[in-house]
Amino acid sequence: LTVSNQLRQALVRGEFVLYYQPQVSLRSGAIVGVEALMRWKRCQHGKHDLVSPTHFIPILEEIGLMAEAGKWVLREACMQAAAWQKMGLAPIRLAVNLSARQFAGDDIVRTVIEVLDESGLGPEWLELEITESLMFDDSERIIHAMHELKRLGVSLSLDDFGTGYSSLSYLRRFPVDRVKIDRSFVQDLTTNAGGADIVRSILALSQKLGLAAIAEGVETEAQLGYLRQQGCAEIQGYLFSPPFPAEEMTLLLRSDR
Ligand code: G
Ligand code: G
Ligand code: MN
Ligand code: NA
Repeated sequence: LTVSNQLRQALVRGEFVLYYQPQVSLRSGAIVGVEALMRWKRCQHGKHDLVSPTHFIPILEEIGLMAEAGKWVLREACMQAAAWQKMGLAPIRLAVNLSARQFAGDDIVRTVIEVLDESGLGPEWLELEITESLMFDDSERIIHAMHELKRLGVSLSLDDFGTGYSSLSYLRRFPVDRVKIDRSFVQDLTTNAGGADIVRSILALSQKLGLAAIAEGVETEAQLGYLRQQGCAEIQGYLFSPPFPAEEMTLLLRSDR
């Protein structure tokens, strides 16, 4: 069986799963959000393994299945976030990654409306993560879709911030609410003087532009200390928690406050 055929089957058989990684406020120490991260629970020769999206998302895009898989991700994640609220847990933000192809398709706005409606999740709890690479081809159309999503009450964040081209001009042209400082800069924070300068600059810039910021890939106390000192509001990373399946995440949320 080719990988593309395995992936077609995976979608039908329900072999995709979502993991959730906490996003933590440095002021309160509380979990204020989770990012949904896709995994493929592949069954091969009677054994299960967990495949990273870096391996299968490009293939899903190539074979034209990413729109369908992406809709599944959005629905599954919104249902879960709504379920957490129904359990009485304090409401938190849900961040969902959108690939460039998904965003370029003309029904992303309709898909979001449908999924919010189906799940009953309030739009103010949904944040869509996009990357700069998405903005290349048809930026007018993409900006239009972004404004429509914002009109729904959904928020937008710019993932892997700082790794693309023209980051600064994008920040002015695109209606994003938050930047996610790429983990490569966080990793350089304490090992490389330039890394610290970049993070400080991104934080200063986001403050000037009135954008929220979150640092990704925080793994050490030293990185945390630096980010705190520089006024970074939120972090995500292995230091606080790796991504967990929904059931484990439920336990973590229950014990959080
Ligand atoms: O979780 P992990 O570090 O393995 O994710 C690897 C990459 O896959 C990251 O860039 C992440 O943004 C991306 N990714 C994870 N889940 C999704 C998803 O549901 N949709 C899209 N488009 N990208 C995802
Ligand atoms: O590109 P995006 O930011 O969506 O990717 C998130 C990915 O980063 C997830 O696949 C997640 O597994 C991974 N990740 C989360 N926290 C850490 C961390 O502290 N260190 C590293 N190296 N990766 C992380
Ligand atoms: Mn992301
Ligand atoms: Na990222």
